[in-house]
Amino acid sequence: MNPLSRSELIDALAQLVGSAQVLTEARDLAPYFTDWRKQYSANAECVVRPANTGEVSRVVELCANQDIGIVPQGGNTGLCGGSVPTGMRREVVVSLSRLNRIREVDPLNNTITVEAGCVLAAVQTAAEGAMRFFPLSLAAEGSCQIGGNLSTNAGGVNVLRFGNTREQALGLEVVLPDGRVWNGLRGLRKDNTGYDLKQLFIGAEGSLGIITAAVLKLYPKPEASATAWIALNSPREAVGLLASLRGQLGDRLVAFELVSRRCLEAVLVHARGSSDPLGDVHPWYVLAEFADCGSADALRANLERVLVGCAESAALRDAALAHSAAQARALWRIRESIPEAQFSNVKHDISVPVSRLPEFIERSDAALERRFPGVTPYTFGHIGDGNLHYNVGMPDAAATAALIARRSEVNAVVYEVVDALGGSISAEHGLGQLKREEILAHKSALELEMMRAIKRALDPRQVMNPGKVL
Ligand code: FAD
Ligand code: 2HG
Ligand code: ZN
Repeated sequence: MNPLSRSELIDALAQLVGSAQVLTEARDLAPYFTDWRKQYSANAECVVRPANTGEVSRVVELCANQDIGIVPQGGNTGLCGGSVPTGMRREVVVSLSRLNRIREVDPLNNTITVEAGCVLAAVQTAAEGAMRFFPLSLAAEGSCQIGGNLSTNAGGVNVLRFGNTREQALGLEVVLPDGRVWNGLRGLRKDNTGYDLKQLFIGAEGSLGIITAAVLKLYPKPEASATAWIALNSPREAVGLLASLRGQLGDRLVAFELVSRRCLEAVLVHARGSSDPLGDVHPWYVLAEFADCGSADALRANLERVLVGCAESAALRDAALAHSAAQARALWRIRESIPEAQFSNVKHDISVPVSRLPEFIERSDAALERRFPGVTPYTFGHIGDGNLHYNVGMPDAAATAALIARRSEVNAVVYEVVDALGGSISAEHGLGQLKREEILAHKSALELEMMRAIKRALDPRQVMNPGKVL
């Protein structure tokens, strides 16, 4: 087939999805070509906004036949440059935003079938409408899409109790890199009929196909919740407290997030109306969420009793329990504001076994201080899952910019500790462009060979999200 010129390609795409859904003007394209952190920006031929699976299929088939790279984009909140073009070859951005229908809610099967472009918050709301609960929750939930969540296997704050996005998916519908549609929309909790193909596409960051719909698990809606902001001396005590709370409250403990004093201070400066939940200054905090059936008062009383019991052994310095939904929201707002409050740093999204987290922080802090005196790590995140956001800056903007220019040296220091503790360099955000090269040093040759074999088998023309992951 002769290669189409840009205007021929735009015409051909317009025939498939309608000309209003092929964006070509610079001002329309800009938001699709730059990532959330404004670290990656490149041009592509155009942005296409198909309305349904059939249109996605035809767009993919056309691009594949033209050897044009296909960049799937959801809410564009990804943090590793996976959702924007690379500029390395001809590319088209395929926005999934218009595939935003809730196809079915089945309360008896406890499932919801949604299109990939449904915003996460809309899925949560639809679940609530059926008196059910969809547990995936992250600060970007007002704009990230379920297709993006599946493609990054997003984590968020409720993984401790409910698992990652992968655990929520029962079935997928996927447009393969040649345009064929795989209908794997099964709502089964048990199905041992060979390879579990959906798992290949979950966490693949759009490198193996475009997810167009999914069947997701729903859960009973908790009747009562309680939120606690707890001050501690160190992450070591936070890990001890986690074990005590889980021992005594089991699955009632839903979220357990670490926040360093430096992160809290950044939020107090950045987020208008936020305030320190406790009167005194403390070095570390945990934000914990609990859920149960029964009354909120009973849950809070139980929690108070348990916290008093833990106070001595976990060296609790102080704690504040939310007494209203508004107070709980204010505590969560502090946690959710951290990404924007410390926007420009060398980001790390690591995991190690929970038991080794304190050692990770102690060793990384010390190694960085030796190498970059005065360094200021912003340490926070999903300590209950062994996943920390360990974002490294300097005390002022100029010095931070100089540090960012030496990002690979900073990474080397941090990742040496991650490797020594048996960890991962990306617990949540994925590889995208940011860690595409770095990962080569952290996976075995055999792992990389198997990953490349899967990519070759599903995408022999290498058109899906080129320059990402591998
Ligand atoms: P995008 O950014 O659009 O895309 C992400 C990747 O998925 C890209 O590689 C893209 O090509 C691919 N993709 C998107 N849609 C599809 C599709 N339908 N089919 C195939 N591939 C597709 N992440 C966490 O894991 N936990 C957090 O707690 C968390 N908190 C965040 C807080 C903030 C304030 C922000 C800005 C981000 C946060 N993130 C977090 C990162 C981000 O929100 C998640 O990675 C999210 O899952 C991305 O969804 P999205 O729709 O924005 O995807
Ligand atoms: C979170 O948990 C996100 O808030 C973003 O994963 C982390 O900004 C970050 O580094
Ligand atoms: Zn996170």
